[in-house]
Amino acid sequence: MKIRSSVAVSATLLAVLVPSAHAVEVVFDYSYDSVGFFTADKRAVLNQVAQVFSLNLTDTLTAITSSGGNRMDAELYNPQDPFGSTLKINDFSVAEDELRVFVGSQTFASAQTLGVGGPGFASFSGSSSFVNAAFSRGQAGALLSEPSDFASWGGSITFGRTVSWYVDSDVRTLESFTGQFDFYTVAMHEMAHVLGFGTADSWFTDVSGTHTYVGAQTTALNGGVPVALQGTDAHFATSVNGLAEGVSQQALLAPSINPGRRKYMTDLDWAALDDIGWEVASLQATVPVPEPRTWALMLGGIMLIGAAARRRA
Ligand SMILES: [Ca+2]
Ligand SMILES: [Ca+2]
Ligand SMILES: [Zn+2]
Repeated sequence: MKIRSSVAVSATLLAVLVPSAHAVEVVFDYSYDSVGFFTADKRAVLNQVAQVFSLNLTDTLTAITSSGGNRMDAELYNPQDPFGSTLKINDFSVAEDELRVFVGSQTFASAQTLGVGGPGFASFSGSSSFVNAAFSRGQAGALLSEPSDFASWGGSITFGRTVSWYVDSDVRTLESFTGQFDFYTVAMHEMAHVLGFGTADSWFTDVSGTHTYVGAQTTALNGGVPVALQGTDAHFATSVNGLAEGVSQQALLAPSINPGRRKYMTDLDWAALDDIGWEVASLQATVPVPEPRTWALMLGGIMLIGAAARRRA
């Protein structure tokens, strides 16, 4: 009993101690989860996913505040039915640097589908300065006729409801999970789509006519050779390998994943986000790395709990 309660309290501390020095903040929103798919263990994995992107993307994103005549009506694929009609949220606002990602689940028509994800879109009204800022989140390249940058208010992700998921409490350690699909891998993959991989206008700026990706950073990392894309141009081809912490691995943004397999963002996956317009701090980010400050506070919290438990005993 004691162990269980300390774990619960330290998990709460972790959630409170969100690093503040980093620009982008990925916020998962569970308000469409009417079936309780996102249990505490799944949310813990998504917190780790949010941390990887929030630590590694250092863009400053303009707040969008719907007020008076300046309005943004957010539109998104329904997190509970992404192939059905889209949803609209009138007078939507997001804070500076916030990317709001609505998550849901569905029993997909194809049992082979694990997840679906993409950026949100919107309709805007008001002053031209509001509309431009809200559309681009202050990323000037997003307003060019051939866009070189991208940022939405966020987006949506749907996970297969009946998939046999492996849900890892600590993604910094890798266990064996034969026959299950790794929730972390799929969530990371879908987040890259939310961030524009295979979906943003600035992605398609760098797609050439022959299913190749010619983004400058990605091509440079690939020995100066454009990178092969899968037929629909939304993924790298299955033959594309990058480096994840120095280890060769199939790109995370390949179109599929085998059961029992964890994949990380490789340098090529991060380079593509860079070419889409994101400020990428490291091409080698794979799992969340807590700051020394965060660890110190956590230890303080755990010691506090230990003292309280002793007193009770
Ligand atoms: Ca683990
Ligand atoms: Ca940017
Ligand atoms: Zn995909």
